[in-house]
Amino acid sequence: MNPLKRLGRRRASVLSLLAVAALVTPGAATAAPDAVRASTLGAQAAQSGRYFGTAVAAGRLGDGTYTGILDREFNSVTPENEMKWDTIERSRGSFNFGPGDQIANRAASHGQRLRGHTLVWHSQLPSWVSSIRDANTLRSVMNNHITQVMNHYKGKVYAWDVVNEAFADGGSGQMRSSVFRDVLGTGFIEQAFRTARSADPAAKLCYNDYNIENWSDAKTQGVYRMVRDFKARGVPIDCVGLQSHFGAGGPPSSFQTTLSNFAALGVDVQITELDIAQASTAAYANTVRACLNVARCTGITVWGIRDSDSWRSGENPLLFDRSGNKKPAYQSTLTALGGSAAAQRTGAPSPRSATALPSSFRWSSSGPLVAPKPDATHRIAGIKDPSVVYYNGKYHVFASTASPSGYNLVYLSFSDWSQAGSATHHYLDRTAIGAGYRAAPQVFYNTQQRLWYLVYQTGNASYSTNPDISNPNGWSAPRNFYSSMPDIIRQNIGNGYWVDMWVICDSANCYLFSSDDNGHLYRSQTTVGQFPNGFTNTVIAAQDSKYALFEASNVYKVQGSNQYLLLVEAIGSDGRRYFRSWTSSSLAGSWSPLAASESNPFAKSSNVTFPAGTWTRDISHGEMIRAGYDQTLTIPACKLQYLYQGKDPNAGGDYDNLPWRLGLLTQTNSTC
Ligand code: G2I
Repeated sequence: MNPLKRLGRRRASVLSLLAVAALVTPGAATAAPDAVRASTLGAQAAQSGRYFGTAVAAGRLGDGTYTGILDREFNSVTPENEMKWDTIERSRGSFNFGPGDQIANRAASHGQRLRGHTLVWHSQLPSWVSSIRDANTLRSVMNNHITQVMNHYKGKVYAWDVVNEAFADGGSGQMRSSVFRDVLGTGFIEQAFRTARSADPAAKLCYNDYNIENWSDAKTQGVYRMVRDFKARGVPIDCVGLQSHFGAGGPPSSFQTTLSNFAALGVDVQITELDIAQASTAAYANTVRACLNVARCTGITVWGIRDSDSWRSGENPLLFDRSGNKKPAYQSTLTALGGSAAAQRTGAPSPRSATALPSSFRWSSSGPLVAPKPDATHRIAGIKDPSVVYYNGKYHVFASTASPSGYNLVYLSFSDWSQAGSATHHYLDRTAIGAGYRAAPQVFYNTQQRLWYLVYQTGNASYSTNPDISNPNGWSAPRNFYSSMPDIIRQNIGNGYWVDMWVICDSANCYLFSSDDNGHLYRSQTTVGQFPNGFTNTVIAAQDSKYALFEASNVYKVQGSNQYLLLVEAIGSDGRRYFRSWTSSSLAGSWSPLAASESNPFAKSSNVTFPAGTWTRDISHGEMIRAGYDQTLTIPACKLQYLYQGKDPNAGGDYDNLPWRLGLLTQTNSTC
């Protein structure tokens, strides 16, 4: 966004200000549109900030039915056997990462996250390890294995099962006998977690086990005591994986209690290997609901795709039958995740592959949902340039606050769009972000660094970080991405302004896009490992005439496809703001028009209906509701939603005093 006075200036009349006031009265806001209903497991889970994953076997990746379901439905994968000790280090010191890499690289190129399974386990352990009797030797063998494997997969594996199945079944509540326990003592688990933390400080470290789902079981209690002790003594542990290999009855009635009791210790919980004998619809739905009811239950993984892929194939425990058709439990799982029951029928082919966006769009708009909340020290005229993520059951919105005395940032959060108008506005000039010119925020979570980033403009391209998005006081002071404006921008900017910085990463690189209000979209890049430093190679990624490619660019990954979507705000022949769109198969590639003209816009007043009344003719700077919240900026392919800024069409006067409000577009011509 450009803070300075520009086009279409008109003196605001008393009458138009009154009209605006009426539009922003909370009671006048219309009911929010329905939440997006996604049609795949991964997309639906992502709407609550969770993942839905599956175990993958490298040997099946040549099977098109298998990979078709894998890429359509799942946004997380766990190698079923390929990262186990007997595959990776079959003989001492000789590492074979081939099969694991096959799965890891494929997941990265499909935008799926990866769980690492598993570093220390008594089973699938080569005999050269299980026959070691000397504690020093075994300790160094174990530490070396953990370090080598985690180093190799650094930046690729989001969470590791550091120790698997160390507790005994039955009533003892003690650790099982294994070479590790018998030679190193029960302290081997702590040792493994400490080594893992130093090897890859960014990975989440999990303890994973089965038969720990029923709260009163001695085994559950044994694991609980260990995690409680680790947390009390500062032994690094981030999550507990409950494998959840259930019998036909599904989860025990105490399952949710178990999840929340572990979570209350300060760890994430994950359902890591779900399968249920005979796959009853109710059993799957109950499992999913238990997870959704626990804020720190961050994801669910099923242990295989089709029944024929399962280690328990005789019990038909999975969500797809042997031919790859959806089973009834698929539907109950999707519905429990919050998905649409009508959109999917058992066994029916998917309505449409999620690989392509339509080439024209239609939208329905809400009324104004968020208006400025001035206070004694913030005399704000407009709320602008929203960035939004849905995380931990809440929308988190960052926006510019505009007034003739300057621009800064505001944060609000709410669980539902109907609550948006009543959310508290936290002014970020009171935090370390500080006063002065800050505008056009963009928020995302960096999964490698486990930090939230807020990117914004200050004249330079700046950012702050925060470990906790819900804490407005947690943001760091601004830092700049560049030491100064890159030469190529200086040479092309003319009389424009350097605005609207936008960061998006693929598995290898992060890109920083920006605009110059003079017809140029710029792109710089750095590696994922170097981010936020090292942005270089600034180029013109797209250009057109000044008003045709003005500002407010967004770039997204389209879920379940190899497509990226570019939106840029333009100024139409009527002087009103609208969006054009392009796609590309790579972030550094060239952009092909999708809905890119004034007559076939991505979003303009001409393809938006306003059931609650036409409160704006401008569809201006905003952001898509994403499928997740990380640095890949993944959006669903279906039923898009766009949070934008609009204003009373009759308002005029000083550009910095315009009454911008936030509204939400929901796509109405989605075919899936
Ligand atoms: O046993 C079910 C799971 C329990 N929790 C830990 C998981 O890692 C475990 O997975 C299973 C795999 O699904 C099986 O695929 O672990 C088994 C080994 O304990 C895996 O089975 C092995 C067979 O035992 C081998 O004979 C075979 O070569 O799978 C290998 C690859 O197909």
